[in-house]
Amino acid sequence: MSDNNYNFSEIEDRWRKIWAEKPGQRAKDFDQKPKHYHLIEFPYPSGAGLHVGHCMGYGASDAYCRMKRMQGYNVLFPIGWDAFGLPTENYAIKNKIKPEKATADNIATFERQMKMMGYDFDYARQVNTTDPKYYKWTQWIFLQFYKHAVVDGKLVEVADDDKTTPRLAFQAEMPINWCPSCKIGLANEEVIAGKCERCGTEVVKKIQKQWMLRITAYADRLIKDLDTVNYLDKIKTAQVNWIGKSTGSNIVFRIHPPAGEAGNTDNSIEVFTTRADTLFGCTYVVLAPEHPLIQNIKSQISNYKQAEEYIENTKKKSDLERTDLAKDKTGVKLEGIKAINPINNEEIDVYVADYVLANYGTGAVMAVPAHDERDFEFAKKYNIPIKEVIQPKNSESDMSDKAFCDYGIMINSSEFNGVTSEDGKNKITEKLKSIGSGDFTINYKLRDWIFSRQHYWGEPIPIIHCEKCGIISMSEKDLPLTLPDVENYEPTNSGQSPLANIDSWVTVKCPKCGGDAKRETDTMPNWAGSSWYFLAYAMNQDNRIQNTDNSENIFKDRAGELKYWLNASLPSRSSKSEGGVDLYNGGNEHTTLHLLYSRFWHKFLFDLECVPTLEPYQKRIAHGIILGADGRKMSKSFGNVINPDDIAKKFGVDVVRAYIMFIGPYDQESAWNMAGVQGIYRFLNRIYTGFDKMNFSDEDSKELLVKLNQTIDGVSQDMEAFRMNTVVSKLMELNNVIEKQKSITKESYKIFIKMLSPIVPFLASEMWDKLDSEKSLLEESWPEIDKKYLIAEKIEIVVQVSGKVRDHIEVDAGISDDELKEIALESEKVREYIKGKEIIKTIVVPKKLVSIVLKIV
Ligand code: ANZ
Ligand code: ZN
Repeated sequence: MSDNNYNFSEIEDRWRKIWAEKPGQRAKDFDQKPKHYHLIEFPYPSGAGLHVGHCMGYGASDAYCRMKRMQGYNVLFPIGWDAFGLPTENYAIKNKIKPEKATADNIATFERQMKMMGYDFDYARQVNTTDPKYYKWTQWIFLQFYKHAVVDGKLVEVADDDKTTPRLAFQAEMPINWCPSCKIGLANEEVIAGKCERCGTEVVKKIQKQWMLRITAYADRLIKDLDTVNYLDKIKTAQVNWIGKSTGSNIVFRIHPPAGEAGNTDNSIEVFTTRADTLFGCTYVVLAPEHPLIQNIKSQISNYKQAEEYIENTKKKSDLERTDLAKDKTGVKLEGIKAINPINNEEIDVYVADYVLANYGTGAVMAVPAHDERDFEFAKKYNIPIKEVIQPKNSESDMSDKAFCDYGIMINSSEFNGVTSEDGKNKITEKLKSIGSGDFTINYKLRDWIFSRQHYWGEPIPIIHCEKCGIISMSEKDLPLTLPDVENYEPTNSGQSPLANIDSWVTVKCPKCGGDAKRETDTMPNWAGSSWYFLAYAMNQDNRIQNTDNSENIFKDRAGELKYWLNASLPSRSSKSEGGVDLYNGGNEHTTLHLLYSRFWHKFLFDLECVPTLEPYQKRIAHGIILGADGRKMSKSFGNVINPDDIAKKFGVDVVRAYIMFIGPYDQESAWNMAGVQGIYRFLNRIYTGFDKMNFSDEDSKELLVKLNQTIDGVSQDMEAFRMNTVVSKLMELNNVIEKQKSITKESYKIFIKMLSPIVPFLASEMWDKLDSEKSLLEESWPEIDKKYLIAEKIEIVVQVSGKVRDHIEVDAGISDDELKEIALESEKVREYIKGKEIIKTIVVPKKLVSIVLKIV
């Protein structure tokens, strides 16, 4: 592109050099200015480098922070590296290089690319989750989880030899999702439609001892405290649904013959229900195939062979397949077994069926075919009685051939007849409680968090297993427990991590008894380091994370910094402490897991008095993704990947920055469009060539001043709301007006440059320098509106009556549709035509037309 005088590469090189030597304002702990802590999700430094999706997040946040600095804020806009994880490990295995080396190389590439793009991060505060100086504290937090429990809603310390109190970090035999290809246990959220999120292989179940974090102990607070934050509604809803709180009852059915007769003591089935009011309509009970009771009573099940075959078959199905409403329900009746309904002592049949899941509620349900769709379908298929016990409140009970699932009035329920479902749930449960057959309970869809990975490239879990003493936690003084140097990163086939093969690292003496012991060889998931990184940035002025060797508690040492940056509004830790990162921007895909995990860690740290706020983030927004030009997700296999480097080389960094802001509504998906890129290139080129020929004088036209002040107003508001696409279009409109001027004052032109600078900092700095070489643009303040020019713009609207134009009216450009309608109907000319007639409808085409349709008589 040499057919013009916008030599972007020369301009960019020049400014990159200047900024490297003399960067703009940096975040400063305890500064008196108002502060803005702006967090953008830190990247996983993969070998592929920066992609356009990154630029969507960084570009908008960078623009926003540039504006905030100009508005006088002490802005903290840090970046770092979320660098543990499988891709790096796999890359290291394949290319026979060390993961540390691969990570360091990738980080260097990322940082270079970010600086190339002009992202003005607080690079000096960067943190790296794989740095032992950093993960020392990730491990420290893990130890605190291990050493604490939540009892009666309070955080308590758990003694080393206490084996009963439920610790927040604990080991459990879990049927885990196992990817046979990656040889790794996956969290539920890493299983997408039954397949491994990373490699797409079918996931199978495997029983393995795993470290778990008891996130369920915080489930209620994770819902309740959403009231104190300002997230997009869809993000709040996603969190609430993911936690999936369900209030109901546990009900106990004795079974016959009692299992105790065969030498077992377990002689009942406990079910979880949200509809205790339907208990009189329960005509059978269902056990999940994995339910342990089946094994206990198998000698009394006369058709056990048949049941066993069914149970074996279930193992091949995913939870999703099992619960799919459209799928045919299957099951086997357990012959010889009866359950007794505690409310009326009726004997009913017991089935095993895979539509009941083992890991939700109690793994057993009371089936009420008249009022539950799944049970209805099952009962029809197996000829089980269907007994109606709930009648619709306001219509006659319709005998239609489906379950009535709503709330209603209880019938066929003895003394409870006439009671509403709402009351009935309580009354039935109270009654059961009084006879020892049930109680109120709450269930969550949220599962405890599987925190073990059988891989090398993660934080080692700082635990020792002693033959005599059992599980022993390492002393905080001995942290970090660093990863050993190894030659081979392949996971072992047994499913253990590669660390298990390194005897010299694994074999240790027990810190308690001095006897033979072994280190834990599982490592943490890559969600660990990202659960507290925003705290690390706040504490990392002058690289302090590198210097905590003698610190017992970094959070206590840096309490002042945390309070400053998290904006803790209350001096004491009271029940409600607001504050947190001012704004957190990131991908839509992280609105459940990462957000939930880090909120959980933060609440735990709050309970430990390590952080001053209940919530980590005051405000969360999310950006959409950029699709390929073909409208599909960018992917190597589709050949539609856009590399920001290539575009920058051809059109300049400012074009990439401005185009990505202009591509579409910020929180939605948009497809890449090369014509759009060229359009932005022409726009910047026109600005620059126009600037070169600009006639500066000491007077502005009124037209210009009005447009200029409207633009200051609009751009400031749009930036604040992350409407980045309309920021760009407003700047385009202003440029059109500037181009029409015979002359313009330098002052006005400088305001235009200031508004351009967050989006296209290179071009803006170059033009600024030509007008004012005294003071750097980075030291300038954001333009103020001169209100006297903010008179409303007028537009002309056409009014039609029954398809014919009857009037033209002039209105404010910002008018709402309803106001417009009203004014049109009041127009005298219009009133003449509609007098005495009936209006069928009034159609408004915003900013253009009002069309009134009359009834034809
Ligand atoms: C009896 C009943 C009658 C039910 C009725 C519903 C309607 P949520 O809201 O999702 O918590 N259920 C309980 N445990 C289950 C399991 N492990 N697998 C499959 N289904 C299970 O759903 C709670 C309802 O889901 C419970 O209430 C139970 O069916 C079923 F007219 O109990 B209900
Ligand atoms: Zn020991």
